[in-house]
Amino acid sequence: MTESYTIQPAASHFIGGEYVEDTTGEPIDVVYPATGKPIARVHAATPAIIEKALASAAEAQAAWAAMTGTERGRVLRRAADIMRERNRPLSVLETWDTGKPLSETLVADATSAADALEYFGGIAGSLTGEHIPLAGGDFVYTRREALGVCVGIGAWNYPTQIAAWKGAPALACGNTMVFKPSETTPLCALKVAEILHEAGAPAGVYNVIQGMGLVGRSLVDDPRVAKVSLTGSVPTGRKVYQAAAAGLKHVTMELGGKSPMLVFDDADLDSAISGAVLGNFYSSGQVCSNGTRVFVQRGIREAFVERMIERLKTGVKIGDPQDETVNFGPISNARQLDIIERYIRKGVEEGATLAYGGKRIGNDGFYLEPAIFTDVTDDMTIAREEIFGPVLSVLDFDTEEEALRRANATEFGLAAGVFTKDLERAHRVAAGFEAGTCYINTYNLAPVEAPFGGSKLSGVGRENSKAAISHYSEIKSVYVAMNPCEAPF
Ligand code: TXE
Repeated sequence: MTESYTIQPAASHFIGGEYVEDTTGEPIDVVYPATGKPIARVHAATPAIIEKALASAAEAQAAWAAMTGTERGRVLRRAADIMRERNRPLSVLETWDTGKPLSETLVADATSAADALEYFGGIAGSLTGEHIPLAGGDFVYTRREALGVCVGIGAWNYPTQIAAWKGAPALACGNTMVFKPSETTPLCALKVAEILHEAGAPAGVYNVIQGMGLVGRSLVDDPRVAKVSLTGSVPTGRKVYQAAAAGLKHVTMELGGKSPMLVFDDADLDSAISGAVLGNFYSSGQVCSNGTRVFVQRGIREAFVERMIERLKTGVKIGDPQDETVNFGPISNARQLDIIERYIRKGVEEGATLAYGGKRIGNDGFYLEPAIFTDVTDDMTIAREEIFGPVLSVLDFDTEEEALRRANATEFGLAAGVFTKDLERAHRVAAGFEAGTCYINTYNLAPVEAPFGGSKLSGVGRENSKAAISHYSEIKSVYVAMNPCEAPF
């Protein structure tokens, strides 16, 4: 039983079932967000490493697809069991990688990755085609086939989860994968690869290489790659989608958002406050689906703001993320901290009221107080742009029609939430949201059984649930004639 992992990985990359190093690649320092100090170093993939990973994945794919779904599923389920056994060392590593509190990573990261491996391992054996009878005894049967070599590209907020949310459905369908984590959180995906190999995945089925956008771009451009799944910002999504289009490749885009959360007068106030905490301050606010535009009906606006501030004052414990009593960690990297602080200054400049928090804490590490803005209007920058940090904006509204219109007045469409006791209104508003993932009287749940993803600029395709299968496989129709073939001449 692995009690703990060393932070410094055995090597930068995991290719063909083993750790591989190439120190001629650009060095990438892994900086611990709680101290701002480097704790490990990896090297960006060189062209030789990129080639080795793609060749390994291409080489392994046919035999992996030739296994039965049940055999592939067995490997994924075994990997899920190993991840659960090693949840603590995997969670500690996730905290080193991202700065997220251990109290959070113990329940939200490796567990979510294991759920995906278990879920897709369970359905792998059922990914079959169908029999379609035609006139005269002819028939069609369909075959659900793998796409080939898939590329996964990750963001820095959930490195373990993203590596598994992309790898599990890809492998279940008989594809192989080359996964590139974000350059700011390179450690965790290597463990996913290591555990999949330990669980019986043949060499080359799941590979991890490091690097910046350029390495990602090289993977997307390679003619051996059939599909790209990206988790990242909208600007990056546009670039990756465009590059994939050159080869008409399948894409899944899990991008950014500026999601609304509507709180009606009749809502259970403490429940709505909890929803707003989950949708703005979990993972220090670095969650794409966050409900950062909190529309509060005028009748309870004062009570909501007062109770929200009270909840942060009494409930938040900021500190060393390795301390399990801490529930609010640093921002994941210096660049993101700077971006968030610029948005907070912009909010004040444009006339919003900084009702709580928003100040840096100390100079060691990237700590920032959670922030609440009130008197926010729809035209303000902090109400229109994704901040990707712990900044909640309260906007006032009067009627349901007005709230829904304003909620949808964005080019994003990732998630949306509504708090009300009125059942008809809840479902009416959920139906009216222009978003891929909606919540009624809760927020930011992401069970593997349910599709997750965005509409409009927030993404293409869905991760998790049976919906993911159609993004990692394609259907071949085979027409079978049971009668002589006839033609008009
Ligand atoms: O994204 P970036 P970050 C979004 C979140 C925020 C962003 C933060 O909303 O906008 O991700 O993560 C690689 N070709 N989501 O800063 O910078 C890059 O190396 C190929 C949404 O990491 O866009 C990194 O690995 N690859 C999400 C990855 O793209 C390229 C949940 C993302 O980088 C590339 C979490 C290129 N040209 C965060 N340029 C959701 N919707 O689920 C960069 N990369």
